[in-house]
Amino acid sequence: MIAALFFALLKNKLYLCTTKQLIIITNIRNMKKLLLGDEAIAQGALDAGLSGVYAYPGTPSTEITEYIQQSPLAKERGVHSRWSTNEKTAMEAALGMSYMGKRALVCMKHVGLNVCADPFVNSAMTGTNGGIVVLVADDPSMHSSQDEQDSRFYGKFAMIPTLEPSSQQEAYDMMSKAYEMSEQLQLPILMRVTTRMAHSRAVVTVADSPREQNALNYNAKASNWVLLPAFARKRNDIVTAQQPLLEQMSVDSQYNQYVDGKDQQLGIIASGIAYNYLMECFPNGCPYPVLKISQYPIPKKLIRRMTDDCEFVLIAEEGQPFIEDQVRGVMPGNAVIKGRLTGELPRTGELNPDVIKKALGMEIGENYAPCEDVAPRPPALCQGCGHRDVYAALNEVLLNYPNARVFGDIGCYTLGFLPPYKAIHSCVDMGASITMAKGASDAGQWPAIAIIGDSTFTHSGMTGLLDAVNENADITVIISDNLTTAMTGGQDSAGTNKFEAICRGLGVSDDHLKVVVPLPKNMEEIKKTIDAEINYHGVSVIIPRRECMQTLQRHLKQKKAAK
Ligand SMILES: Cc1ncc(C[n+]2csc(CCOP(=O)(O)OP(=O)(O)O)c2C)c(N)n1
Ligand code: SF4
Repeated sequence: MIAALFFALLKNKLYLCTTKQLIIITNIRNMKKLLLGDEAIAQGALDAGLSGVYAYPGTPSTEITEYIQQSPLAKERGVHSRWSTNEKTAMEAALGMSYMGKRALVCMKHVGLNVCADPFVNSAMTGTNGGIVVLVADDPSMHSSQDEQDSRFYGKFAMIPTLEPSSQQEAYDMMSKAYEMSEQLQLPILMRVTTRMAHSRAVVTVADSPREQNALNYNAKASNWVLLPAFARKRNDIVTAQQPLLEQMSVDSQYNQYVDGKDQQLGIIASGIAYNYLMECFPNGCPYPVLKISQYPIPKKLIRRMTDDCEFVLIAEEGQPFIEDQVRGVMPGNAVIKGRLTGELPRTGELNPDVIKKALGMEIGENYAPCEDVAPRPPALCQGCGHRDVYAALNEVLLNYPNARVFGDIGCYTLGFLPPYKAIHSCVDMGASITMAKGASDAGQWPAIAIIGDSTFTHSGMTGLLDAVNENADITVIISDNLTTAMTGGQDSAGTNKFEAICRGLGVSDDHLKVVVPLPKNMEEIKKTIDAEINYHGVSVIIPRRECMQTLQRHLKQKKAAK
């Protein structure tokens, strides 16, 4: 007989508890969650039966992988979620998982797509087996990036479908659709988001139960994956022949909608988050016909309907005039096209509801300018940061070398450009410091010094160091190792504990591979080391090593909590 009976909710499961046993009645999941766009994407991928996420951190995409790393469902299902060394290794690993039949997600910021462009474009040629979604987060207005590039061009270039959600809910829903499409078309799917979509929260309704993961399944024609010209030509023909189907899918897509309006003088095409902004301008409904585009290739039929029906067409899109250029190029309709190219919308930078209102001639409501009492606070290296000690020592040494050039790289240490250090003379792309120092040295520059972070070195500095060693370039390389990828929030760094071995393996001589601890008390030793290595006319590597203050504090807290 049951003596006591009650219900319990534990880890998303509803249990019937008796004194004798625990019976699972059903799996219950929170149907509504408050999620960042990035988190909605991550949850959507998990619910679509993901087997692995492969990513290199980069704002505004980092939270996707971090969410999966913390997810109980991912743990339960053994979803791969360790950081990759760079975006290219991430893309290739995802492709390998897909060839084996399982679903993979690749995440990166927009400039990461340049790094993995080779496997990305060729993945469309080989095709996929298990679904692949390549998630790229663009950064219009360059809040934390060196350029404003628009990833939709890459989707068109690779001839694959691109999705661009206009809300967090759509971002969640699209993941499942994207995997379905990828497996149906045997093509990777590009999903593009921008900063505000990635980093703002909304309530998202999630599925009741996640889809099963795919089983290991090696069922593709292996010759597809061998891009020898004879095979690649066939695949190129197949993918080219798929293009009309992709376009028809865009016309029929639930994510591309044509909503008629009573005032046909103006039609508005709005894509991705710009559609969200547009709707914000018209809480009681838009009087003009609106074409929402969230799936590419562009749905030409729907666009033609608008250019035929309307006198003027305004195109609102985040990023470059990707749709606008195509509409101008291919649509013979009667409409006058307006947008970023004609000055109604700003040519660069993020959109927001106000700039759309301005383009529509609507009144802009109250503006909230930053309070004048708030003093500007330029970014700075944290107090106690090891990079500070490196720059302090380097600057003192370079007082004796007024012609020295210091080639910088991307990470917290880029802040060494700013006062008080003003210590670096370049910052272009990840890994460029070493190769640029080498090129400068080839040109006759001396001293040529490169400063690079540990994560950036393994991301794409190692190959440049090999070039330098192979030519015995007269450069001094400083790998400022803070044991983490600090700038993006302190993710694990792929080379931790391996740097000396990597440098030796690349051919750096033991006599010119020096490790120092960047602390004020060691200043004399660090300065002596830098000075000596500048005067060695070959490749020398100095590794100042001390943990980032932020991750150190986090680790200490974790240790304390574990006691
Ligand atoms: C191709 C590319 N991928 C990702 C990023 C984002 N990002 C900027 S710096 C950085 C890593 C910095 O780590 P590290 O070199 O160790 O320097 P730290 O910030 O720790 O000083 C990353 C991932 C980028 N700018 N470019
Ligand atoms: S986060 Fe870490 S590496 Fe970056 S400035 Fe602060 S202490 Fe230095």
